[in-house]
Amino acid sequence: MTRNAAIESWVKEMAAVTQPDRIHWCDGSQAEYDALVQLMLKDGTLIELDQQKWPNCYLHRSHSSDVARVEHLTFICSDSKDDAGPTNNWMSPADAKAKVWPLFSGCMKGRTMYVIPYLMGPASSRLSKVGVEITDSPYVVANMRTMTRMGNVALEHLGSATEFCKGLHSIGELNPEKRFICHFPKSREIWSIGSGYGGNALLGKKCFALRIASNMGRDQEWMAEHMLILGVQSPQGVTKYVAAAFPSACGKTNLAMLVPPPEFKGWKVWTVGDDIAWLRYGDDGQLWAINPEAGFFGVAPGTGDDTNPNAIAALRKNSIFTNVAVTEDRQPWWEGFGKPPAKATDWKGNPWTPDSKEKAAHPNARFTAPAKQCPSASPEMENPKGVPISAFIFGGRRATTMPLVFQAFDWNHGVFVGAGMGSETTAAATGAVGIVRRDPFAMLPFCGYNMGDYFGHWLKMGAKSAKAPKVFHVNWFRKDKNGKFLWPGFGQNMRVLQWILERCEGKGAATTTPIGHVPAAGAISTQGLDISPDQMKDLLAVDKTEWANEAKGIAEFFGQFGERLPPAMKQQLDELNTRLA
Ligand code: GTP
Ligand code: SPV
Ligand code: MN
Repeated sequence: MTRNAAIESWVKEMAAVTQPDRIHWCDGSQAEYDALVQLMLKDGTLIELDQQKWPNCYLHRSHSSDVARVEHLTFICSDSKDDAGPTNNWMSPADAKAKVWPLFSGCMKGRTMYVIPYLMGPASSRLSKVGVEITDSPYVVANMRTMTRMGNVALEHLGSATEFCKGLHSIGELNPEKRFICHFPKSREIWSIGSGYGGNALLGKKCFALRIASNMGRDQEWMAEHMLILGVQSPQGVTKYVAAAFPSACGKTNLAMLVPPPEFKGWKVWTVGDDIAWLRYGDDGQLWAINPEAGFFGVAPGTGDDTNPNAIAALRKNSIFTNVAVTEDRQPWWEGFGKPPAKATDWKGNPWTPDSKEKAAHPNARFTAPAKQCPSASPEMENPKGVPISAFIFGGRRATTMPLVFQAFDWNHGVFVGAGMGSETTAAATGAVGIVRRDPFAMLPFCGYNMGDYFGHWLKMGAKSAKAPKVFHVNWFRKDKNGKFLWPGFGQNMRVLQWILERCEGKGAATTTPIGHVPAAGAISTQGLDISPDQMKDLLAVDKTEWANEAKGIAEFFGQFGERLPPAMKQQLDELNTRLA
């Protein structure tokens, strides 16, 4: 294996603190993966699924207190509190050193330290970046192998350079009282202890690719976003790409893998990424995006052949299932995946039947699957150039207020729409579910610096090019008076994508409202759908009373940024209120 002196000396330093029995340098090979799986089957970390029907698939049950991201235990450790901003938890580097660092002392005694060099992004892309994660969890290693490009490819990308994201992780005692996820933007470092769960422990994902990378993007004029990337190919064979930011568990994976309905003959959607996008302008003035990840860490519940057949095809082999249920014949199962089995073992290991009060799978149960196994995987996924983005789409889970789709008037208004985003909370993070909270750009838990400055960065990125993407907002989750979703969603979202792409070409009929351009009656095709014109009207309605309330919520949210709120954002809010009056 290629060696890198900076990595070696850092590993030595960390080993002196954590005192592992052994150090294993991961090469990312199949043989290494297989050996780790054997080890985890033996100690019960993994449970074997039916290998005939589910080749190379395993179940992992996490600790029942360790099933989601812990936003209240996630910290930005910038020198000043102001640089973390009002929406992040802040811990001073000195406090982190005093409070969190001692937890690592001797934490790997009796354990193996795994050193994972990994590359975020395609090999040889100027957008790709190297990270190294040190961990004592073989489950983390196995997941990182699927989610990143692991081993020599990363070391070769780094060469003799010294700049890589340092991530130290230990499951520690899996004790919520001793659980911390700390980010050091200046030194590009992460310390994570006490959790083995996805976003807390797979440090390449939210910790590096969003919290640390958003800092790098601000400094180096690029963007790190919580966005899916997809391509829409027309029957004429032309493919246009869009990137969409929805909060956790609000439909990115599903939209990224959309299967167009039968009415869309000859149309095809290609998946480039389902969770994270890194974007940078090319010399042509277009914004190009890569997916830094190599796998999907997707929400299992609600994922079925009827809603997302591409995800189901992707996860049928070489996948790890976390906190799903398992049937007596060792098939994985979760709510939404076909018929409930007569009998199963739930995610906690308890007997379960369809009459049980508890859910079989945890609402945030996840699958880890290689991206290239997805039937809709874009051939451009490995392109070091990335793909050019025509439109940004923001969205959230909103029972009221937000129409099915609208277009922002211009870039700055689009930034305001992103900054004012709200969504009902989900099981992806611990805490109450179903409460509307502001989640600007779907980045509330992931922006690694002051969110006011982040809005400023977005404004600046738009001003850089006349070819900046057009901006839209969607809502698949609007409900009728009886609490039923008004829109069928999933594959039918293709109808909305089509209008968005038409608008990007200066076509697509629209009505101008105080909040933006909304599709004109009939501009979104409902052919083949069981939706009345009245229902469409409800879906597209802009209610001034609801919006006055929305504007109030945004104003309140903006208020906490004080001087750090760019004046253009205040101006956009004033203009919205004027248009609503
Ligand atoms: P993270 O991986 O947490 O970032 O989430 P994500 O944004 O990728 O969410 P995902 O696509 O996994 O969707 C989460 C939940 O939303 C699932 O239970 C889906 O079934 C549901 N969902 C996704 N798209 C739609 C839609 O168009 N309509 C409705 N009603 N539900 C949807
Ligand atoms: C999310 O919560 O937005 C996820 C899952 O994509 S995690 O990796 O845990 O962040
Ligand atoms: Mn996510």
